[in-house]
Amino acid sequence: MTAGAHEVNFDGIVGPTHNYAGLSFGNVASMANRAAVSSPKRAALQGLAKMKFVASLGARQAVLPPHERPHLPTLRRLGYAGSDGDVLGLARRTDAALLAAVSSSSAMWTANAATVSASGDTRDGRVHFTPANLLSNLHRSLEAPATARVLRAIFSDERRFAHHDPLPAATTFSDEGAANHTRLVDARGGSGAELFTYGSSGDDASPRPAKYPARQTARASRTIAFMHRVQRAVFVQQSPAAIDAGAFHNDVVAVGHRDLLLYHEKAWVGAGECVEALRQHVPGLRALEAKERDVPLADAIASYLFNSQLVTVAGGTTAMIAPMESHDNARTHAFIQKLLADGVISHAHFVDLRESMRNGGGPACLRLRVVLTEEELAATQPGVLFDDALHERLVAWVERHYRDALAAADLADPKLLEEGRAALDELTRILGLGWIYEFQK
Ligand code: SUG
Repeated sequence: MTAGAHEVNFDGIVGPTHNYAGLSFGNVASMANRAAVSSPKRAALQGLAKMKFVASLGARQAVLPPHERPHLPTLRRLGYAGSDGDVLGLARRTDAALLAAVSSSSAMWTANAATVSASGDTRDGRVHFTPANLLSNLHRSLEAPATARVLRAIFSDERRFAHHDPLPAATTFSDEGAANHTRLVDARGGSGAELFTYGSSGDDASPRPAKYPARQTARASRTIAFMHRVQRAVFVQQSPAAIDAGAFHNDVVAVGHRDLLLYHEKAWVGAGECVEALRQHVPGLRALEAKERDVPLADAIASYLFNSQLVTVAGGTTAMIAPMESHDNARTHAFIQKLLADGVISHAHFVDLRESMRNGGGPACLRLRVVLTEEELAATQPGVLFDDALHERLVAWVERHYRDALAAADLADPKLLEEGRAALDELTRILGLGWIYEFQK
């Protein structure tokens, strides 16, 4: 890591419309839980508890706000007219799938919000941001404009922060953000190497998944590395077999932090060359491959073992924050115990994120990592930085505004829209973000 730089975890706050609509083809949890009743309140509180816990370990923590949902501007743009209640009612009757898409709280998975390159990695010494176009799924493709506004509001100093527009909305540029991007750097600090993973190369001759979509293209990854002026970039293809088994993002089968890289044997095409290339840039890299015979891919995906967060704790050791599901699975639990016994990690903590997990979002999906120097941190909008006081305020805010239960039929309820707007309006004041939502204009 650049001397004096900190990895800050920007977690997405779960939105008031968190629900299970089965929107993500290829995300097995999302598909399996379609039409289940969700609890937005429980989901949001689980997320806040995770943030508080990570912060208590000494890691830097911050938040990103939910987006406005249901997104009325999208429905109106598509021809739905009348009062907000009319628009919602008509959408429900004529195209319930569209209503579900514009109602998703999916912006909570901020690992997909953007790709971020640390200033220590870029040629102009600025932190670079590109919001992900997320065009593989309609519900997620609606996120980029609000994400861009939020990131510009938080990182407004142009001398330190460079904001790029999302990549063009064509399948050749399909981009899912930081879930397919990992920064590795020597434990002593310094300049890092950025690992970009993609699911399809765009080259007809190369292997591709047969069942499920590849959500990131090589062209998107290479273009972002180019735009961000990344000095040391490495590219690797996700294995089609992993995508077809349900690893729709790389962070379901691999995780890296500083000089530690954990990945599944079946994660990539050509893992050996990839690790060699990384080692050229990060000589002290500790790369550890989980073998299929120890951790079958199916167990890794079902338990979200690799969707753990690795964070540096006091004393400079690495703690793992893993989903409860990886504790409950005997194979993945044994793997974690071995990491502890071998001193690869110093602590393993298991967190309950079941509400998010049922949509395929584990601990790592819920956070966007931004590596910031002290000066860059000082130039960051302070209202989003997390501490016990903000935690308390946000818990009270959730308790006041969020529903205990939500089913598909509730998405057309105009009261849900009003409740959400009241909540978000208050949140922008809590976080000091100014006007970021269309309804606030
Ligand atoms: O994009 N699920 C998200 C989960 C994202 C997980 N992120 C990372 N792996 N980084 C997705 O598939 C499901 C919504 C629903 O079905 O209601 C959803 O969007």
